[in-house]
Amino acid sequence: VTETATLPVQGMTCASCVKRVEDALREKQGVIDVSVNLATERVTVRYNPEEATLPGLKKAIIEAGYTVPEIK
Ligand code: 9UX
Repeated sequence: VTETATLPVQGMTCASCVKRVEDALREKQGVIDVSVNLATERVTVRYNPEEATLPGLKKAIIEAGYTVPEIK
């Protein structure tokens, strides 16, 4: 089973930012695929929900130095 989540991420302005966010997420256990869209400031993550959680993914992005706005 995999889940796909698309998260808004603020603060990415260049290709290095994109790579930082991608690397931070790919390090997480259970993350299968990451794709960052710089233009829309969104990150799509495919993951195994038994190994990774949405709060854990958000935390990884925040620890990499970026902002995840609260999703209402
Ligand atoms: Mo360069 Mo992207 O400092 O933050 S890595 S703009």
